[in-house]
Amino acid sequence: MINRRNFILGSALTSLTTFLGLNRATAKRVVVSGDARPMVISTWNHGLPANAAVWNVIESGGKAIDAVETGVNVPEADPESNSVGYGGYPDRDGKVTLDACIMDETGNCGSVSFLQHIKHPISVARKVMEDTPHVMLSGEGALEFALQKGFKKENLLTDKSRAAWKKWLEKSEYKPIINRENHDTIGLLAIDQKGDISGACTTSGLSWKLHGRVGDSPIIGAGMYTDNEVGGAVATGMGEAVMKTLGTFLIVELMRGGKSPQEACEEAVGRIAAKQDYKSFQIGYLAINKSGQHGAFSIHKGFNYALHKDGENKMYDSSYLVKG
Ligand code: SD4
Repeated sequence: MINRRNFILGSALTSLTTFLGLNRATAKRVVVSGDARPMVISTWNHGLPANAAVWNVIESGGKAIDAVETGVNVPEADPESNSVGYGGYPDRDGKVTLDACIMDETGNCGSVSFLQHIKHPISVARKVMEDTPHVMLSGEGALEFALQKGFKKENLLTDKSRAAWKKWLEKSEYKPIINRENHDTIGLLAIDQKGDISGACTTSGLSWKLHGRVGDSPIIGAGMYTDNEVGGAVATGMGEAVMKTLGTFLIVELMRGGKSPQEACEEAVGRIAAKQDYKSFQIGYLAINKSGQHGAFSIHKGFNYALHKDGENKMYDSSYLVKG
């Protein structure tokens, strides 16, 4: 029997959930169905070879989760990519510290932050996801875990990145660089032949950062987020701004509510612009939805991305907020 107290409580909850937009209709998952043909999208110029590696896995019937790991392993191992893995610029103490996260089609995820000496942090993040009950390992603990799992301890500071650090030390001036030679964090999203979505994000973070600083890239929902029934999003740029707005979670939720990937990326940049001194830093977002549409938006000109779709792997320029 419904007594008066329960009835009043029930009505109050109904009004609250309606007010918050959490009524049954919107709480139900929106499945953006359609022709979920395989595709890959990733940030910056180093996305092109990463996408090609992803495609090899997907074409041969591989799973998106294997493909995204294989893909971002490419810039992680490339000493010329000075913002990811081996050859990444160090912090102000000359230490290369890495952040990465990965998420599969079931919503499982793993991440490492402030990890040193391991060339492939994304592969350690995957082990965290698969071999532990946790989501994130950090610092010394993450390194110990990696070594136990058979990863090799390596020096990630190349002659080139050491020279860049020495040069920076001359002035020790810390200011955000809007677009770093067109390659920065790699964030990558893929849809496999089954239509499943996975994502990966890996970086050496902002160069010359304080020792111990962790950015958005290993934070699930900040640097990267996927939901197999809706889509996925990745972020690059000033991590603090992304963390303050949980940008990629926001984008996926906006898509769940019916926005296109492009509209969702634009709104997520808008949230940053509304409250932060956005003109002094860059943010770039990429998103895909379950039906294979994509979107890209950044604060400033200069953000580009690699898209592998319909048999072509090509670079595109993102649209942006600050004109002129
Ligand atoms: C960070 N978002 O550590 C990363 C770095 C990056 O463009 O993407 N820079 O904040």
